[in-house]
Amino acid sequence: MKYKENYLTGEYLSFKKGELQLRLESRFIRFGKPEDVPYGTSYPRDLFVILPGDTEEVCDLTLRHKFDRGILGDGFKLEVGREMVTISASCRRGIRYGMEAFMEKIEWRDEMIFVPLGEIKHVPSLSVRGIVEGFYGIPWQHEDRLEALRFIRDHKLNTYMYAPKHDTLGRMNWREFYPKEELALFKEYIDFSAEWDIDFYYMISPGNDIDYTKEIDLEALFAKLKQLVEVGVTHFGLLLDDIDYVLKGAAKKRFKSPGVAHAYLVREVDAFLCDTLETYELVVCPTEYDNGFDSPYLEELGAHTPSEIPFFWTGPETLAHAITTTDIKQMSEIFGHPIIIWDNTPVNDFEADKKQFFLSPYENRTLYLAENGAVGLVANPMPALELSKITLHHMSQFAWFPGSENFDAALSEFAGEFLPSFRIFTAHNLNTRVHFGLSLRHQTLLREKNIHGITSEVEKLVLALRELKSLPNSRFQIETAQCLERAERELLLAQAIVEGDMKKADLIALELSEMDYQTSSNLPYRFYKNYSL
Ligand code: LTM
Repeated sequence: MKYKENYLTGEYLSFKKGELQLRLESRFIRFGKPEDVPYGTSYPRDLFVILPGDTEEVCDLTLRHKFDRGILGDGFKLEVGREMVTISASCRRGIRYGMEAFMEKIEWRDEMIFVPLGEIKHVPSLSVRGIVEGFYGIPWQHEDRLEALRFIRDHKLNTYMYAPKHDTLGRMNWREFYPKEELALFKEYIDFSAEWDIDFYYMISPGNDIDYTKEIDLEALFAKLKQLVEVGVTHFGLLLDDIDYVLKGAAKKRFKSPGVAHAYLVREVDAFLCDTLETYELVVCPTEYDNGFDSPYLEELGAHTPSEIPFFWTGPETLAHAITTTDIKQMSEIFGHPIIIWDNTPVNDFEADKKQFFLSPYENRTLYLAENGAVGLVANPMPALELSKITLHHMSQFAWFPGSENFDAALSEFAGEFLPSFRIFTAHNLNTRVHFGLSLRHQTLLREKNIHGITSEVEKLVLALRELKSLPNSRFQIETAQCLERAERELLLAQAIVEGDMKKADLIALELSEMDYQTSSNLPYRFYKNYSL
């Protein structure tokens, strides 16, 4: 049961900045120390001082952390009174979110800080919220992954899933062990995740060539998982997506159908994890992960696996334009398992999408996922992590409390004072899978065959991209290195069309079609293709 209630009285306590002293009273962890108080990194640390419970100093307020088993998931209750700030939760993450909510509400001006009185209660909608690095193509580098983990920490997400399709040791050569240098990188992710209460999932995809009847293959699978267990992984995924699941030979003889064979594998992996770890999580991606209908495979897989194991579902298409209430309700009944939505947005790894960036809001998903059997939502990003943050940020707000998202907040956080230019840039890079790919304004310009309007639109894009060259974000600069050049050429094409110089237009259009990056608006080119030939 999700809720998000804010009841502030409007009255503030005021203190001199840095002089507010809070005495920690931990009823959450015995002997809890001020340095263990978890709160995000997005807030200044010098607003107040937290002192230990046995301090002899006179404190302004008591900061009480309290365990409340009745608060579900990562939820929290924050109560700010004249003498006591109480944060109640049933897990450490909840305490941190409560602290963050407290920080978020404090205001400061000049040398003063103002602490609002009142009460805030949140329980997030979905208990699993995060990113699945599951795209085809060059996997993220180590630094990218650390950056993704920081992003998760800072946006009330709690899950990172390691599933790059082109990590050969996770998929094609799944039997081989990771070399120790790579294991050391995993260890770094695990340590960071442990520090910030992020659930780090390692996903393995043995389905291309595993022989379900061979003990030796199962042993190889367990040995591989054990390698990850040894560096601290406790959350796993068994991915059976994008494989040929037709059984052959001994497997066909023994299991008869892929649903039964896959269920057997799931049970074996589950039993292995249960024997190996005190606590663990397992999530499964069926081969039929994007159905909008029932099938013998799903019936068998669902029926022969422990019903508490969550299954991934991408929505009724691999790149779902929409996930409606009816869709989720129906598939939840069919699966008979909790669902984690593997949302293939903003991923752009389809051949037709690779040249584009998808910078759209997170949209077209029912607000009632949780009410209809979903327990989680993880989004599959683009290889361009920095640009993926736009949709991911918006998605993180949705996963916390659907319907309360604010796209401007995502854009402003990213672009700061460059917001107006950034808004222009995003309007030319809409997600063509979830969205039509053209804003109403752009559709109208094309429909009206308004080449002058199109020219001025691309002029604005060029100016915006010139300004964005000063955005102090090196990842953004690297990822968008080709965007300005593209826009400038689009502008040249528009101008050539206006001048009626079709020879020049032909040449530029050819150059545009050969570029590695393409705006999804692509206005002058669309105009040229449709109206000038
Ligand atoms: O969606 C799933 C479960 N699997 C793959 C992803 O790895 C891939 O990134 C997306 C988009 O191409 N499609 C898939 O089928």
